[in-house]
Amino acid sequence: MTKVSWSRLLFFTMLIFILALAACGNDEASDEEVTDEPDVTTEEPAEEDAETEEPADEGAGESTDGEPAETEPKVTEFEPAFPEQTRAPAVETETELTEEVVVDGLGVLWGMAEFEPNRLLVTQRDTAELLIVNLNEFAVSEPIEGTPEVNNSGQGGLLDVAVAPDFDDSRLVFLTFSQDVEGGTVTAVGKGVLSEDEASLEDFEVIFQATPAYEGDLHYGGRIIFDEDGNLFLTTGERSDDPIRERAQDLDAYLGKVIHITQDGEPVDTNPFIEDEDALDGIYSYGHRNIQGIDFHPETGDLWIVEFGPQAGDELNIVEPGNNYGWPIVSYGIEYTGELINDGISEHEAQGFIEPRYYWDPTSAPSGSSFYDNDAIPEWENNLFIGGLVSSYIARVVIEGDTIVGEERLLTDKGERFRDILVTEDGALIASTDGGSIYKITAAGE
Ligand SMILES: [Ca+2]
Repeated sequence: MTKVSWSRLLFFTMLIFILALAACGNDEASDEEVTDEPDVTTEEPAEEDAETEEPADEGAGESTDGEPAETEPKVTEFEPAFPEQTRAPAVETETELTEEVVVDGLGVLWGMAEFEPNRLLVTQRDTAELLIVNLNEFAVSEPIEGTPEVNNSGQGGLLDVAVAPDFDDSRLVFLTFSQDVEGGTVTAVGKGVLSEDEASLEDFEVIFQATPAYEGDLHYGGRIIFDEDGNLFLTTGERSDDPIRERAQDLDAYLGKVIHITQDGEPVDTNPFIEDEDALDGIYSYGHRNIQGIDFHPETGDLWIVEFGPQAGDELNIVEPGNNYGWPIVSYGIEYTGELINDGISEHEAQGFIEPRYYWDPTSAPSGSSFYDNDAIPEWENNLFIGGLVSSYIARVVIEGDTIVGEERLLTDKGERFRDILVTEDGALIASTDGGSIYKITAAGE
């Protein structure tokens, strides 16, 4: 053989190899999307599969010329209600960033709260451990005693953590978790006092249960956040299965809702259905599927939630009191079996529901979220950061008013399922993962 034909042979051999790799990666990715959502406890396959997606994700981040951040084909036939509702143009952070792994190997780190500067309370979902992570010393504490019994099967376990706005005085810590009760399990909220030596949570008591109970281990929702009056917003899920999921539309069930309660678990007296005798007083909004992220926009004060969709159709919504967000009557996604949901109606507004401000197709499997309310990285101010599970990236979403104008995907090369996001007082972006790591992202040189 001549030199030329050797190089041609080499070229075609490599081409076949690359094509085979690409085909393999696609298969695994779609398997993952089918299998992941009903049971996110299958960590290892998901992480392995996520690594095969690296090349595509890296390519996506470099385009800033109006091309969307999403480069994969859609899985549905649906059209958005308005052009900015999906596939926002790719944007790219110009600030040089430093990424550090603060801790690793800790299991599914579901929730985080900064209770002192650079010190986080962190929940471990499956072991139900509450830990203290020191972001400066890269250290983790022994588990804090006094945390509640949880049901940790499926997507259940110890979920979110938040500290009271007056924590410095009250030392009150709020936890959400899946709780065994008569008739099944519920999403529960409880509170306890962190002891001065930080070794235990004292006088822990359950203040709220998102009834009715259901025999299942999926879609607990479980995010909590305080509003400026010191009351709590709690998100729930609709428990996934058909027909229980239809309870998302019912005002006599706390499933598939945003719930607004006091620190004692009582309905806030300005809630929209207080006067409605047939409705539960704690309900703030309804028609949700499985809300995994919640935060207030730092400038507008709008309450943005991240809603885990079916196959595709993950949503960003602005929550307003009394509104109905349409699940499971309308969706921009389809069943994981490929079947249409309710004959395939995607338009929300035309059916009398609230349109999502944004949705992902294919699925992004969005989890915990946080606005960047700091000037340490000025170009990130008021952007929303969302952890991605199946997608194994952190989405950075640029918002103007109530419109999404750009999207970037960060940490695409880690092969991690990003579970929760937090912005510290110092302006570090913190991300926890199902692999048990905590990443700290800062401007280089800080
Ligand atoms: Ca919806």
